[in-house]
Amino acid sequence: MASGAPATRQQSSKDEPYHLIYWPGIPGRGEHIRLVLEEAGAQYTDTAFTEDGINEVLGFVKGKVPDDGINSPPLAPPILEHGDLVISQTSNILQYLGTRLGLVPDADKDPNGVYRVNALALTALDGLSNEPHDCHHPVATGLYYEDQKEESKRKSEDYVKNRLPKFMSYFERVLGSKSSGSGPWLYGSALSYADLVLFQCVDGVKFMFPKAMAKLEREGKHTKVFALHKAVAERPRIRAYLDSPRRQRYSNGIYRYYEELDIEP
Ligand SMILES: N[C@@H](CCC(=O)N[C@@H](CS)C(=O)NCC(=O)O)C(=O)O
Repeated sequence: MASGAPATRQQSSKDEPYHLIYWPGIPGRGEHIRLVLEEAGAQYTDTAFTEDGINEVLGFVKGKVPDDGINSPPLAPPILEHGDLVISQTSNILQYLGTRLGLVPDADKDPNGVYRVNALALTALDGLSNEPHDCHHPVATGLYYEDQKEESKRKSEDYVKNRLPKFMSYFERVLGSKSSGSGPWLYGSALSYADLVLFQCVDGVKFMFPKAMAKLEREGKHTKVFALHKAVAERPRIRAYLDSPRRQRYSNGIYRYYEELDIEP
């Protein structure tokens, strides 16, 4: 262990409930974490629904917490607290949860499967979450959409014409590959957190660019991707979650609907 690092680091307890720290009022990147917890039937709390949740988020964002001598301060939510562990970065949290909650390949049979699943999740987040975000904030994250409308239109035109079909075709190819196996899932014939990520990404992009997604669906070249979206939505725990008040509406987060950006490619 490097000098200066804390001498003891306790393991987070298996029985400890999970606590998600994320901006109340938007599904955002927090939604990927919620879907994993919901699919697994895990016990969790969520600042979206706790009293004073926003101030808890702000405590982290302003760097006041955690100051515990163990955990590094996170830059931005989503943040997961589990026992004495505090971690950030969506895909990092997903890998942690996926491993604990049975949403990665069995490590005894396929020790490298977790990295393949993670690559799929990261690719979906790149092209179907981060890029859509940049469609309404192409110049600066800190500026209002209204201050970058012209650039947003240009970015969105390119996105629906070139980038969206590229990522959709990539996932169609993955789903048709031998590594996908049987069934609707991306890897190894079994549901993994990458499937939940792709579900949420497709769902969000459908909300943000309904014309472009309807065209892709009509063309019939991405049937496996749309089938995965449906298969995830039909899973009993996910269905119950989607129908519950815990599923927040898209609003001012990553996936936003602006009529002028709803371009038919
Ligand atoms: N790569 C990070 C991005 C985190 C991020 O950008 N979080 C947003 C909310 S979804 C935020 O609050 N950002 C504040 C900032 O970047 O200043 C992840 O995947 O978790």
